Amino acid sequence: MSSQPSLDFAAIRAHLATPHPRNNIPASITARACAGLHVNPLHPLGQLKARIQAYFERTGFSTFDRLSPIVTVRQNFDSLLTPLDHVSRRPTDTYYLDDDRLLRCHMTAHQVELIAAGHSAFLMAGDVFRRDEVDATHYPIFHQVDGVRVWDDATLPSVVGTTPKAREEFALAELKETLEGLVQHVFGDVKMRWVDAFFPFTEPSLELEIYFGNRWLEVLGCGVIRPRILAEAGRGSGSVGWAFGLGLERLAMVLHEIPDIRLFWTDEPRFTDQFAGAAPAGATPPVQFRPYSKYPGCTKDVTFWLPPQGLAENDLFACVREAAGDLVERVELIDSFTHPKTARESRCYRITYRHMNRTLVNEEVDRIQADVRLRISRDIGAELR
Ligand code: FA5
Ligand code: MG
Repeated sequence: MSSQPSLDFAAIRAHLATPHPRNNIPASITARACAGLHVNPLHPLGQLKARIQAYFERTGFSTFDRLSPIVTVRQNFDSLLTPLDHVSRRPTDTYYLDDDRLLRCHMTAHQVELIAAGHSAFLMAGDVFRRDEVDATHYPIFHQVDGVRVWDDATLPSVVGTTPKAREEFALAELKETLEGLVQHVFGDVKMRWVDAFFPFTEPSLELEIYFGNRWLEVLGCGVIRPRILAEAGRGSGSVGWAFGLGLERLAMVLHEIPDIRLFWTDEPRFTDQFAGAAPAGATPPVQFRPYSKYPGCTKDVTFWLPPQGLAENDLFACVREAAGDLVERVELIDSFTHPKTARESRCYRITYRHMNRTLVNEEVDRIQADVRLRISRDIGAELR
């Protein structure tokens, strides 16, 4: 049930591909934007999102899951009080279309406009985009579900005092109770703990970690919405609210023991068939993913002198992703040294290639590695060794 307008994929993709000096969106991202994994009931991300939605909708939340991923600098950063010099604003970290528009790097980008439109209890789900490292838990597109709850004088329980402190404490307690209930709803009995955190748009801010597979894992960030944000969204001075944001892939990997984030993008039936039969709002207990055989990987090293202006590692990772697509599993720095006379820095990165569904052939890896080297020298200006 949805009154949301559906997304115009063709128009969005055309916008993403429009040339502009600041456009740093590669074809691989344009091709996968708006893939809709989180609204597909046969996909583990769609199933997990439905499970989260079911938990919140019984207390009257509505869901926005078809918001365009193209947002303004104001939506993604300014409206959320992100400092002007914050790293996340840089083109090394974020995909820009032009001076003013970018691919959202978190679902929080839609928070202020939806509060301003009068919504007080809602979820926002969708794909988010970040230039980032390359390994089993990082992918340049992933999915988030954000939630927001706002009260004002008319909706706050009367036992909560009128002081800002009392209202903040009420919101914080309600937030923790709600999210502990969510984790219980998704995972059943699991150990969890709250950790202090920082976000420009919430105060106090917290992260929730759960104990799973012998370690503590961060699953979401949250906090009490800063009063200035509510004021700018047109809410009265007595209002108070909370917000959270969680990563669907990270939760799904834990829930189903899915070992590699690339699997969410495969159409290999040995992956998809394991989830296609699950109940609409997620099976109880969750599907236990049975990994199919891991095909042999292959590593190649690349060594180069850094260009005079230095290197943003995300630019290197982008070169590898563009040349290798989903055949790259991991890129790691294995060695670096500075030449004693010239003071130039040399780095060696190890690239692990592996196909999820078959064995790689030598010649195809050699071809990709040659393309990686070409891009490093052409796009980064590094001198290959
Ligand atoms: C945020 O994105 C904040 N917008 C969350 C938030 C919302 C805080 C509202 C307060 C109020 P962060 O960058 O930590 O925060 O990401 C939130 C979650 O997304 C993480 O807990 C994690 O589950 C997931 N996540 C973050 N980066 C990645 C990544 N590269 N790959 C997969 N999941 C990720
Ligand atoms: Mg974090």
